[in-house]
Amino acid sequence: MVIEANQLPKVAVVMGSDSDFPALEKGINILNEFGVKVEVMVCSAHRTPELAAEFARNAVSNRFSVIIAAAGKSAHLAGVMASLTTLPVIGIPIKSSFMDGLDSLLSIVQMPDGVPVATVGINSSKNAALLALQMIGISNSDISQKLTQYKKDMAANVKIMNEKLQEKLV
Ligand code: RP5
Repeated sequence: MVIEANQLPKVAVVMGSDSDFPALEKGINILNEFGVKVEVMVCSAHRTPELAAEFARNAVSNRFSVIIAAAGKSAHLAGVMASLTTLPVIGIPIKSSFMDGLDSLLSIVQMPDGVPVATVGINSSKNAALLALQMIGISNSDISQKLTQYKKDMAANVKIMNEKLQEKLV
């Protein structure tokens, strides 16, 4: 069966600044490898609040399944997204220059009751992507099967790592 491009699950990756992009590339690559559609955009909660709000308000009608929102410093983008949509929002705290990303982490993770943001580790775009895929995989068997294979490959790699380490230790 051929799946039309407009039927593929769609993930949004929004970031507060283009300076966040290098930290997000790994995650974007994973999403692409799994064959979901990815839309990437700079959209700041502070510098372009109207754009951020419009994006979040229209995310359901624009057929997104999950929003991944990355920001650094006083990182409000994920929270703003979550306040304006019923879609799951995954926040990525970006490592900032003064507090190594702890400021971003706390800004994203400490959401008030009623407005959850699933927060991953600092700069952990790979985990954000995998979590988004796991959410999609609940109702998409193709993605769920690919995730099963991903875990098998990961386990096989760890086995190889261990074998190599054991060789070095003898
Ligand atoms: C945040 O401020 C961005 O997400 C970025 O992590 C940080 C710094 O932005 P730039 O000054 O590099 O544009 O809004």
